[in-house]
Amino acid sequence: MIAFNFIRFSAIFRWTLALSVLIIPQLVQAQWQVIAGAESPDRGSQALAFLPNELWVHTGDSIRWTFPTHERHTLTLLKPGQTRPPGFGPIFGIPVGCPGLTPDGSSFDGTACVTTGVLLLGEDTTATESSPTYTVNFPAAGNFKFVCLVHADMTGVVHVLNPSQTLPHDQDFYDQQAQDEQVLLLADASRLEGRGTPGHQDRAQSSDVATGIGEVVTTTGGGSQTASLMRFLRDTIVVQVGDTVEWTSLDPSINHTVTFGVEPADPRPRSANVMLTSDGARQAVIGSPADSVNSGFLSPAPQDRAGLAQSPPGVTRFRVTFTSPGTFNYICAVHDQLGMKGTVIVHP
Ligand SMILES: [Cu+2]
Repeated sequence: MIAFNFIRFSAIFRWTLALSVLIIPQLVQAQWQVIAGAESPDRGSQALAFLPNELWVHTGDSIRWTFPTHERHTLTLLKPGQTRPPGFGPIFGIPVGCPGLTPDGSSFDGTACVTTGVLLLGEDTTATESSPTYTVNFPAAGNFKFVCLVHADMTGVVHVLNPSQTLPHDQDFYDQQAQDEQVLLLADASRLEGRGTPGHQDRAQSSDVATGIGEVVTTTGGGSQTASLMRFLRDTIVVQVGDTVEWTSLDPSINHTVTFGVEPADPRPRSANVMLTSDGARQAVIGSPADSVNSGFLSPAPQDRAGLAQSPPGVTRFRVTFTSPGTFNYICAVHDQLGMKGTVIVHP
């Protein structure tokens, strides 16, 4: 009786063992971690980047994206060939999605798009424990691009392999890579400040204000990452009545505004008191600190690519002539939550 039971038990055990060898590789579905964006403590330097932005996973695995910055991002997987939608729809700040938003935990196999809404830290939140997260499962093999709909040059690629194939890297590798890239991008962003204020000593008479500066970093395979300094590089400028101040955006990828007075609900269009100039810039006259003037988006020309219609030149310059003395505070209506603010002091 005892021997019989033992034989039965060991047979069952062997079968269970054999079955688990077949089943366990399907059950061990890894969850990978990617960070969407990084920032300096003062929020001025932004890494607009997926960290890392190229990874290899198995079918059935999932990736969890974490959003630890005060700058807005999305994680979006468009269908191959799908036209990239704009970040925001008719109402500024409200994403149209791809179209629509998909819930946390969605699956992506290339047949239907998946996207978060706009994810960021709350205004007064600094604890990274409160960072929003979003997880996507990848049930099918393939090579898929992922993008941020808010930042054109923030892209990545995931290679989804069959479980029989060996993955080249583990999470520790990606964590180290993410850390290295974050350090480099944030250092790039703060270093760019020097390029935005060339010869600032001998240009004390100058009334030019660099409006953000950045660079797109191309990482082969994964696509693009962007380092941006979200600052007016001379945040206080002193001029005289009758002078004209010129703001110039030096960021190749990011939209900024120069906004005096009441912040409009939609900062994208210029306010009615802003005129176009013959050289493709915009201009306005301000006669009182109570005036409200919005430049509208100062935007670089989009990146060029074969197969697309010729894009218009960017609008990167905004000029304001001050006709009365006073202190005139202004913001970038897109990045004021990052501290992008400035002051013009006009002396009689
Ligand atoms: Cu801005």
